[in-house]
Amino acid sequence: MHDFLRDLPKVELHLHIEGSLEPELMFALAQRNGIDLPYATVQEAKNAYLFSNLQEFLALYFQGMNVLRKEEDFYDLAMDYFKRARGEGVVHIDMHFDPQAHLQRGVPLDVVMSGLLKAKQVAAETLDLTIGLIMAFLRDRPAEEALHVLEQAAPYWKMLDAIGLDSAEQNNPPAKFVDLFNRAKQLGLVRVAHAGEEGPAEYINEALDILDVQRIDHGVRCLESDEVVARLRREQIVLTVCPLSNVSLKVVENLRDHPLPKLLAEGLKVTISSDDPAYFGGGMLSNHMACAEAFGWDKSVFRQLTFNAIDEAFVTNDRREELR
Ligand code: ES4
Ligand code: ZN
Repeated sequence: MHDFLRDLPKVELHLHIEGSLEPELMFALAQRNGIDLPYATVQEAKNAYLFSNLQEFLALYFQGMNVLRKEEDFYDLAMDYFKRARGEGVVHIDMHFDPQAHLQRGVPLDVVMSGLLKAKQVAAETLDLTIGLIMAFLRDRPAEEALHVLEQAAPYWKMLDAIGLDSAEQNNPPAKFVDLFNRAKQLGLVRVAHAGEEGPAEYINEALDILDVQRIDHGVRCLESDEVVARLRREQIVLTVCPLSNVSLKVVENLRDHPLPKLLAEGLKVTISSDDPAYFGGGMLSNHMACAEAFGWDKSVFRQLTFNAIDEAFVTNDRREELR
């Protein structure tokens, strides 16, 4: 099963590039930029990656990305993950990035964009790996700030595949961002949002109704509402489920309790992604292997999940045909 899952050409729809920052690269970039880290060693950093909820993770996630200062840091960050992912059989990644988290630290948008766009280009040319770009907005920051950043990103609108909504979900309902998402729609940008990870099933409905998203990131708590499940099935909305993330952040106690089999049994359009692979115990291959072990799925299940992801990925039609 390991070799099958490694060789299966996989498509990852839910990946925060800042969450792919391995401690080894964090140390290298800290040294390059003359930044002090709160950890003495790589092992000490890894030992700190134990979380009881999303909020505890986010604190270390924002702290870790503090080493990203220059265009080449963003390039190195992305290439480091792209190479690793390609080695695990990943052929396309829809990648979230968090501009506000960098602007807040005084890192200009042009620095972030040029580093990531360069990496996207080199991935296509040298790795046969295609990349979709999702500009994500932090839902625990003011809605006005998000709108301002979207306007500031005007030179890059045509290079974006979608906008997204991430960070602390509880008490930051989708409706808070109605103006942002309306503006994105007006600009012809596709929209996605995290919903139903730590927040209630109702937030999934809200993201679909008020933000008009085409995809739900996580969405696992949909099972708390028969009505939401029925809708997701009827409209065949893709859920980008991140099994090891959900275990790490205690959305579920352990993988055997994960609702993935239930979501599939309900006829939902499920996909598997890694979310923040440097923090949650591994990338696409680890997530697939963990599911094989926990649920005893056979090859056909993994093929179906991959078809679902190919259907939804932000790729050209030619590329989609190539991936099928
Ligand atoms: C995230 Cl796991 C998760 N949830 C919400 N926002 C995020 N940003 C990075 N990882
Ligand atoms: Zn996420």
